[in-house]
Formats: sequence, structure tokens, C-alpha cells
Amino acid sequence: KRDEKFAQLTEEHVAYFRDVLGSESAMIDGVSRDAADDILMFNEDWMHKYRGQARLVVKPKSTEEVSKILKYCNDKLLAVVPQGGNTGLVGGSVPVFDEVVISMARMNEIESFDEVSGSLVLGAGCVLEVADQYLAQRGYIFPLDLGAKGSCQVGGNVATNAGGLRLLRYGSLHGSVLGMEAVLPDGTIMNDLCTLRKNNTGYDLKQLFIGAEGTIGIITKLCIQCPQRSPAVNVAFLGIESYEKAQQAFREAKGQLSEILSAFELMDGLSQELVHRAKGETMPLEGQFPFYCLIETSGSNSDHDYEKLEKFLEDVMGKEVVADGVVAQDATQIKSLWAWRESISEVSAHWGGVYKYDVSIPLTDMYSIVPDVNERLAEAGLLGESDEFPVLGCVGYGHMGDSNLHLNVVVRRYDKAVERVLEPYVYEWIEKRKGSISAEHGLGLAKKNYIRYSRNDTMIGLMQQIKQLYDPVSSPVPLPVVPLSRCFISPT
Ligand code: FAD
Ligand code: 2HG
Ligand code: ZN
Repeated sequence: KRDEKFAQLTEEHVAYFRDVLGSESAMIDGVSRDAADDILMFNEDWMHKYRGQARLVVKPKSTEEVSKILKYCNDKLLAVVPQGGNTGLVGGSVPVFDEVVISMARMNEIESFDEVSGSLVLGAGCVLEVADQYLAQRGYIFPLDLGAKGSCQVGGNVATNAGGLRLLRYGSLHGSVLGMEAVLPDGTIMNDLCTLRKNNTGYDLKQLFIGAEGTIGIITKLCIQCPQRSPAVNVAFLGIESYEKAQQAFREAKGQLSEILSAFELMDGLSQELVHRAKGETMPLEGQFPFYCLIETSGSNSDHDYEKLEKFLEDVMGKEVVADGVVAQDATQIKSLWAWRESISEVSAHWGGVYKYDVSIPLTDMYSIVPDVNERLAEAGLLGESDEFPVLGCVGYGHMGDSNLHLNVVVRRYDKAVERVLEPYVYEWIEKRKGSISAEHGLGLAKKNYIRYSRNDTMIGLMQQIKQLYDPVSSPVPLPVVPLSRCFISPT
């Protein structure tokens, strides 16, 4: 229910924003005219699962504009939602009700790059792939890569603390973000745009904004520590007979490939079958296997690394840890092998809908949630081959190197009966194994009511105090329902 303490937008408000932004093209005004169609892409999330009713989108170009917008909204009790590339998977990037959407798309400038240290200063609205291509021309790489790179923005990445495909190699954004500029809900500009690796002078406040999903401020600029791009990248794609063997393969990969290992991804048989069915392409290996792993190496000597990877493959196949495997021969093959992994997320929604769970579970138990959930759905009579069953199957895949599984329940249609079988079962399952109900996608709207499965009362209380400190106008957030509000001035 919309909290009536928040104001309804009027033409007077719109006139103020027009004045601040200086041009009609810097906003979409659905208050003075009907602009529902133009605003739709900002109101609806990537999965078409969450839809708000915003009537205004503002697109600031500078930190000062963000500051003026937030101060005004705070004073006038207008709820807002920051939006990056709108690729988030938990319904956090779109309005719940009629919040003003603050799109960061125009704050996309690359400001500076230090070719010696590798520190990159850029606007939060810069698209991840654009930043990475800029770095590639200079022999560097962005320390984060994910399937949505063509649309997501670095500010959105930091706001969600995105993990992605190479966290194993480059670590979390908590380590790579050297500096940050952010605007607080009352318009205060927090300038901590440090470009140095070391700065132990009191609390490291920027860390609070990493993964805060825009709840305590809007990130406007970032300084990122970028590593040297590896001149030699190789990829192997493995077919594996059991999850037990996938774990052995991971251990062997760490041991034998050590410093050149840059990704270790797991895909189950059904995930690959669905990619095959949706795209119609020939699968990389001839036989069908219950599990596949994608291994990437990044090093400095192509021949040496290739040889090392081939030797590894020979060894693990000799020991029957791996049943079959292939090593990419060129950049095109590398891209095509990666596509078998990166397309699962999109393909899983191809049959009508998908329930997504992004969980951390200790590695030994990581995959067992998939057969458990499958069994429950089958017992409830909801899973089957034909159209009369809502569920087509559960796929499990993800960043095995980080103990992060993506459980996608692929459905032909959304169905309350399916939801009742899945929730809270999945969350209880995770809690019992001391896992996390959100490994890398955040809480957003989808998971915020389940935070208690991964955080205790003391921690939630401390989080509320932080929210209260940074955003007193929308606090206190009522307990027990909404421990964290996604919006600065929360209508929920
Ligand atoms: P949005 O979706 O626009 O916003 C996400 C959240 O951040 C919202 O709560 C929003 O309010 C807030 N926000 C956005 N910008 C700012 C800002 N400047 N300041 C403050 N708050 C802000 N995620 C992973 O972690 N790993 C993956 O491997 C991965 N792969 C993906 C693959 C696909 C195909 C897709 C569609 C998504 C994937 N994601 C993944 C999820 C998503 O891409 C990431 O969460 C991404 O980091 C979101 O960035 P964005 O710019 O699209 O942010
Ligand atoms: C991935 O690793 C993303 O592909 C998306 O994090 C996962 O869609 C998902 O569930
Ligand atoms: Zn992921």
C-alpha cells in the first residue's frame, strides 16, 4: 500500500525539475502530458515481472543536478528510485508505486585513467561494456564482467555489488572501488573520490554504498582499480558425470592452473538443453552430460597457458574426473563457449516465466537444492513434460568458484501453487545450511521480506540505524515487514 505521507507529483514539481535540468530532453514528463509509453521502459524491469506507475523520469547530467533533485524531493516528500541500466533481477530498479525515476544514463563520462596505476575515474552511468572497451584499448580490463554488460551501468554494478563471471580472479567490488562520489537523500554531496589503493583514515564510508541498492544515496562517480588485461585468454568446456566430480574438477583446476585460472562456472544438463532448444545451435560436446563446467584462464603467455590447459584436460580425463572436454581454438570459439553459459539467464524465461533464486551455499551441498526442489514440485503434481503442468524444470548453474548457485525454476506460466511450494521452502533450505538467500543480486523488492533468513535481528537493527542516519525522512522503516527500503523516501 502506498504511504500517503509521500506527495503526489504536480505540474509545479515538474516545472522545478525542468528548471534544474535545463532542457526538455533531460526528462520524460508524464504529469503535464500522457507519456506512459515513453516511460514504460523505466517502469518495467528486465524480466517484465515488476511494473511501477512513475509519471516522471529525470536524467541529470551532473552531480550538482542530482543534488538539487534529491534535496527538492526530500523537502517536498517526493519518493524516488535511482535507475542504472535496469538489468537488476530483484525488482529493485523500477518504481513500486509512482516514485520519480532518477536515470543515471547521462552521467556516463570517463573522466580520467592513470595508465601506470590502473585507476579509472568515471561517471556512474557509464555502461560496463563501454568502460571495458575503453580499458581494452589501453591494455587494461574492468575487474567485473557479467552477461548484462552491454546495458548495465557501473553505478548499478556497485549499488548491487555485482559479482559476475570473474570474481574468482579479481575479487569483489568492495576491493576494486577505490573512491566514490555519492549524493545523500538530503542533497549532501559525499566526495570520497580517492584514486589511491590505501586510505586508512577512519571509517571507509563508501563501503556502505556498495551493495546498498540505492537505499542511502545515489552514486554519481567512481574510481575503480583496474588490472592489466591478460594477453592470453583460453577457455575449456567440460562434460562431467556428477556434481561430486565437478567439485574434484574445481580442486584440480585450482591446483594445476593456479594463478592463470580466471573463471570456473557450473551449468547443469537441463540448463544446456534449454539453451540448445531455445537457440537451436549445436552443443559444444557430442554426448550429453548431467553437468558442464566452463573454465577460463587468463595469463601472459598464450602457448604456455594453452598447453597448461590441455595438459590439465588430459589429466582430469585420464583420471575420469571429466568425461569429455574441448578447448577453444580462437577468440570466436571462446565467445561461443561463453554464450552457452551467459545465455542461461535469458533463456530460462523463454517458456513463459521463471522464478529466480541467487544463493550462496557451502560447495559440498551447493547443487543438492536443485534435485530437492525438483522432487517437491513433482510430488505436488506441478512438474511435467506437457503443457498442463506449470513447471517445465529446475535448472542450476552459476559461479561455482564462488559457491554461488543460480536456481531458476522454469515455468510455462506464473502460478500461486508453484510459489507456495517454493517459498519459504527455498529460504529455509538455505538458512539450514548457513547460506545466503542473495549471493550477488541483492534484495530489491523480491527478497527484502526474506532478509531474516540470512541476517539476524542485531544486524537488521544496525542496518535500520544506518538507514535512519542517512535517510531520516523515509525512516523509521516499519518492522518486521520492511527492514530495508529500496527508495530514499520509501512509499512502502
Ligand atoms: P539497475 O538494475 O538499474 O539497478 C539495480 C539497483 O541499483 C536498484 O536498486 C537501483 O535503484 C540501484 N542503482 C542503480 N544505479 C544506481 C546508482 N548510480 N546509485 C545508487 N543506486 C543505484 N548480477 C551479478 O551480480 N552477476 C551476474 O553475473 C549477473 N548477470 C546478469 C546477466 C543478465 C543477462 C542480467 C539481465 C542481469 C545480470 N545480473 C548479474 C544482474 C544485474 O545485471 C546486476 O545487478 C547489475 O549490476 C545491475 O546494474 P544496472 O545498472 O542495470 O542497475
Ligand atoms: C548469471 O550469473 C546472472 O548468469 C543471472 O547472475 C542469474 O538469471 C539468473 O538467475
Ligand atoms: Zn550470476
